[in-house]
Amino acid sequence: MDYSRFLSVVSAARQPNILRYASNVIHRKPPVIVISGGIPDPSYFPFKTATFTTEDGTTIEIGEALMKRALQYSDTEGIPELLAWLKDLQMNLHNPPTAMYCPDQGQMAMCITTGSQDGLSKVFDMLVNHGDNVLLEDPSYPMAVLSLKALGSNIIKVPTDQHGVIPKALQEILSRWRPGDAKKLNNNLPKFLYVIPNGSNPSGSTMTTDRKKEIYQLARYYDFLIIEDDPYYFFQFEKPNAPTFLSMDVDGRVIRADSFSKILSPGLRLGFLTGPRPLIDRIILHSQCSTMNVCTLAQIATLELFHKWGQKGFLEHADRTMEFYRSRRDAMLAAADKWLKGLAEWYIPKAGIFLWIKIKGISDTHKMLMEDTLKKGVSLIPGRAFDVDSSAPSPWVRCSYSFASPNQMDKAFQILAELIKEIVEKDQGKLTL
Ligand code: 09M
Repeated sequence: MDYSRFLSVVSAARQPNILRYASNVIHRKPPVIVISGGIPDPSYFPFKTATFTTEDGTTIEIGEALMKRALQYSDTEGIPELLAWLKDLQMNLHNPPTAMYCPDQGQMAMCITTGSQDGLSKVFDMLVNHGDNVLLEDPSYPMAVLSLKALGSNIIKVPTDQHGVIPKALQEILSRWRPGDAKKLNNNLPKFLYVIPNGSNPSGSTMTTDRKKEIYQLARYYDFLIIEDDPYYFFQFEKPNAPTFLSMDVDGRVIRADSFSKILSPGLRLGFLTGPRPLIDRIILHSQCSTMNVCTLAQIATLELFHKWGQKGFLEHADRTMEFYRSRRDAMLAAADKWLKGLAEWYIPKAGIFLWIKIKGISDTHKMLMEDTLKKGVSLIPGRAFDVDSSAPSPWVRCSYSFASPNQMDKAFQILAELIKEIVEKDQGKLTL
């Protein structure tokens, strides 16, 4: 693949930062005398040791030597042992065809990011010039929409249903172009499709394997990249987990964003990108000039946890967590059935943490949710927040079953139902006047 046409002007201009080399040499074996880097002496770091206790009472000790490392600058792409652990995980879960390729062929590479959001915003920055066309699921995650708007891209909305992007609709959009256009100047072919394949945010949709295959073929035919943002991968309620775009990526055109926020905890701010070497290298150059490295303490603590767990233990933890969210989903569905039947429509999410509800008889949920339900003590997000045009009326509501207890969900939907009835009755009253 020739990646040059995908790079933004900003990304193409990024140069390596020689100072990062100085912090990368401090752990070299045999050791070298480092008088090259602006690196602090760890003997004056205030924290000396730490002990973390896990849910089963096991303790993870960070002794003095490891603590010095945990509090020091570290490699921009992530500490090597954690990267190696994550690479094993990706190989086991996705077995990407690109793992066997040469670097310039788009060989699979990885870097750790400060949550997946940091990775995604750097991916967008790497790819988007003002005026570039990009493809986005409609509705989509507001952070993606806002970042892409701020970069001046022209967002083309791709229709979705409960199974994610509709390939026929995508094909229709793409039929404006011809295969081979990518090689022509000013073709303005969309550079990428951004998708949340499992338990999409906000719609809770999960893409079927057949659709993924069709979409990957379209990406090959027209030559665009696929950004697979998959923070809810481990929360698939139907087993086995579906094959990912990364697992189908014979060309090196998929950039996958993973997140530990939902499966470990968001405060650790740990995510990771997997994609073709030439593109991951541009992200690392960006990080050299921004975050420099992802919090070393968070990486060391997580690595120690992974060493205790092993990959098997991690996957068991992921399954236990998934089961918890499945029961929360079922509790929310029960509350919806009890209170919202006849007032709203929804489908059963097969993954993730979101239930996407369409209210009947209300053309825009914005005022109701931002003022009325909030006054009654319930917080919900109106559908417009997930539209490229955030002022467009939307009858949708995003509900999350990740945080509230089943009793709270029941109460929330009772309040929502009462408000819907009030508003609809008032509107009908106005019509009959
Ligand atoms: N709401 C997310 N989504 C969210 C949300 C959030 C505070 C976060 C998709 O933690 P990271 O950086 O790994 O996750 C970012 C991310 C990326 N992609 C599809 C996501 O859903 C996190 C945080 C308050 C509200 C929040 O509502 O949806």
